[in-house]
Amino acid sequence: MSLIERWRRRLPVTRRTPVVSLGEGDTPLIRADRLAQAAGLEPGSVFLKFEGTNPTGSFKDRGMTMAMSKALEQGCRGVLCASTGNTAASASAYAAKAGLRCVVFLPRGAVALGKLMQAVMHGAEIVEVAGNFDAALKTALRIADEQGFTVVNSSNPFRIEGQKTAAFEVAEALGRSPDFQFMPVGNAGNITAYWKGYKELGGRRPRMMGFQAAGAAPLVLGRPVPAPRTVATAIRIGDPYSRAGALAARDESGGLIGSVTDAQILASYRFLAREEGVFCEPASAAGVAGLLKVCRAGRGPRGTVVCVLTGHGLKDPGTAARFSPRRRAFAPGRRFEL
Ligand code: AN7
Repeated sequence: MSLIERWRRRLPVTRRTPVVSLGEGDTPLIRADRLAQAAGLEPGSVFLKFEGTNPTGSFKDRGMTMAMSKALEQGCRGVLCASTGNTAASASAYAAKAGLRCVVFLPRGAVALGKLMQAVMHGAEIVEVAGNFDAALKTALRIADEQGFTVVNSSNPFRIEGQKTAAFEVAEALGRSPDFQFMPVGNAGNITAYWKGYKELGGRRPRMMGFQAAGAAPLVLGRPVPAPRTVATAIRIGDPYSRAGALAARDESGGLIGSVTDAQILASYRFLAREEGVFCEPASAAGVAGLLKVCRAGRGPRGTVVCVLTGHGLKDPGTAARFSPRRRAFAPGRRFEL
């Protein structure tokens, strides 16, 4: 069932809304006992919400099914976004399905290969911006406004509506909302959306624990970062659009927006793949790195913890290739000792 059909009563759609779906949502919540052990927490207390199983390999599909359906319903010339990669990949696929023109503004040289190839294959019109994501977003918003394109960044409120359904799924799988949620923060739409979802559910709400990369941590520093840097290109963002939403989620939930270094991100990225069997992209590992950081500082959470893994590891083969494996040569016909 499509995400919109599944959660129709909680979404701003009508019977006349043309549903553009690729079968998004309904992603697994995976028990992660080795991670719990590494964090010094009880077995059965830590879960991974793996969003990499969405149709284009990231959580963006939850918002994109809503944004594209509403764009089609309202009638538009085409859709447009700026992106560090995943929004572009998702917009490209859903626009292809909807039969709409799709223009993606990408920071030149700063998008992981898998995401770029998705945009190419889905037939998006690609604009390379000489500048970072923040510059690309400002440009995209202005051009869309001038020329009557629908923006499908998380500035589009339908994106947030679609993404809040992830909170509904987590609560359904656990039988209640978790006590803590750890997640990466870039442009800050996703933490805003989860918090909206948990609030709409009522009952106990999790503390929202968002993590930025140390070189791209405007919400931690309290000011924009003009030249954000991190290996996690998805969250290489210096001036988040949904800053206010992220700070409200933090403050209303008694949570935290913190930062983790690239070394901590890559260590968690590797740990999840090797010890939990879950291959996420580097940015996704920022929440897990945050969990390990607070636990090692003796400020670990109590109760049930969910870590959101926002995108699939196959998105970014370049970073995976840095982890040089032990390889052995084999000449057929010779004996081979395991
Ligand atoms: C894997 O695609 O901003 O805090 O342009 O791709 O809601 O921005 C991606 C962001 C986390 C951060 N994990 O989410 C884009 C883009 C992954 C991501 C984030 C992104 P937000």
